[in-house]
Amino acid sequence: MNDELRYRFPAGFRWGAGTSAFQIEGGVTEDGRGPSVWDTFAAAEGSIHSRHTAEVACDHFHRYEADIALMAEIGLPEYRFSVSWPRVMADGRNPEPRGLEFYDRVVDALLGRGINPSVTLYHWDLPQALEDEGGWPARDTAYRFADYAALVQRSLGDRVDQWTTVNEPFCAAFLGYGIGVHAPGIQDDVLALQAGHHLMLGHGLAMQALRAGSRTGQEFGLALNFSPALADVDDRRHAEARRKFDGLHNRFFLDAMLGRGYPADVVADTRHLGEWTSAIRDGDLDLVAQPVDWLGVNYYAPARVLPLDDPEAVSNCRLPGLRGVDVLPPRGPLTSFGWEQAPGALTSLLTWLHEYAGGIPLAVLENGAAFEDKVEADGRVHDKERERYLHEHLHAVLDGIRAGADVRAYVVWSFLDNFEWALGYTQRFGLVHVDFADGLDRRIKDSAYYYARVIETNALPD
Ligand code: PNW
Repeated sequence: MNDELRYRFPAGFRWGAGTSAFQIEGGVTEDGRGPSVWDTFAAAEGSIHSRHTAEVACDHFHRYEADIALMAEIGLPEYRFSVSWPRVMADGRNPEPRGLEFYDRVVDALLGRGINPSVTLYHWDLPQALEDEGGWPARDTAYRFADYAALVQRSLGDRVDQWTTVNEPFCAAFLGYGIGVHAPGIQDDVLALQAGHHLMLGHGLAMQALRAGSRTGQEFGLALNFSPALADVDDRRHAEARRKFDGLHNRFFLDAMLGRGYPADVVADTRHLGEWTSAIRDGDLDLVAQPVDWLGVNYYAPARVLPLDDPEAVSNCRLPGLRGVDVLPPRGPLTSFGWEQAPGALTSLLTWLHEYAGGIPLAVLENGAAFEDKVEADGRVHDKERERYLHEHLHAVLDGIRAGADVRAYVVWSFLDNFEWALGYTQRFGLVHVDFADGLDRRIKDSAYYYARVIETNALPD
């Protein structure tokens, strides 16, 4: 077998890179956009590193044409971006035609360059008006989300094939309403668990709305973030610690999506926090379990867990239901985010999902790493660490495919360096460098040229 063919991906494998609206757009008051929970959160003292805000971000709102030209230069076949709910419905309820027109132009510009648009409906920028009415802990938000999904389907559905309802309900619920490090910055485990259910209800209702207005060729799914739990010792106590972490992090939303309800062990682990399951009404679990065309898999890093001597002891990890379990510091090599680089865990994740979810098609919708990239004297960004990270993780995906997992797509996070939520502009995930200190100039990094070669050959270089 020649070397080019040795590491070949299946024919028709979909390659892309992603962003999200709040992280790149800026233009937060333009063309009738309303505030989102992230605008409010970022304006509050102490929430974001160095008080960075996303008022301008990458200014993609004004520079989308040049950005799409860069995508074409890299040869990107697919671009995953999110629609900002408060841009197309300022108050979360009433359509804003100027906002819809922006995404119309983005989609047309992508198609004009032969790039396949992949739309995420919810990447965390809830309209502030809906937060004021209770946010995701309030059931009504799920219904408003379905109306919004229907609006975007009516507006872009004639041209967009790939749709993600919700990106990472785990982060929206537990980081936003539980730990409070993400918007809206609330710390209440019961509200967080109820928010989690309503995000899944919103996903299910949105799936129905999207399917009702769909045409052939469209595919719909949900993107979940996974963090495999590792332990140093292979005994019963460590297995129990892994079970707890895994339950909340990897099975909670997945089981519900698969029609198995919320996992009984997680319900038991979280019962002492309060009666959050009262939010689950008759029929909800069927709504949540709408069939998806693929499962979006977002993977960055595994977690290392340690059982505590006292099974009731408070965890150093503030997620709900983790009594008696500590999360250990990640072990090198690390990314600048402090996340462990563990490509092997991606292979085991993909093979586990294949087994656990009955052969469901998988789409890796986020994978990537932040490093301290520098523009060198030659004017380029020689981000060898990211190139290696991507190379190793693509090998891991290929290993997963060879072990039988039905992986259909791989999307790098991220196309551009951007506003990395609570860490502001301190973490660069991009294939394209953005000069936040001076003019927001874009520069294609070496890792993007590496990725371009992978895309072109549909294979990994040796
Ligand atoms: C994802 N975790 O966030 C998001 O989808 C992106 O918007 C973000 O920029 C990217 O990953 C990098 O952070 C995550 O705690 C945040 O497991 C936290 C976790 C996972 C994903």
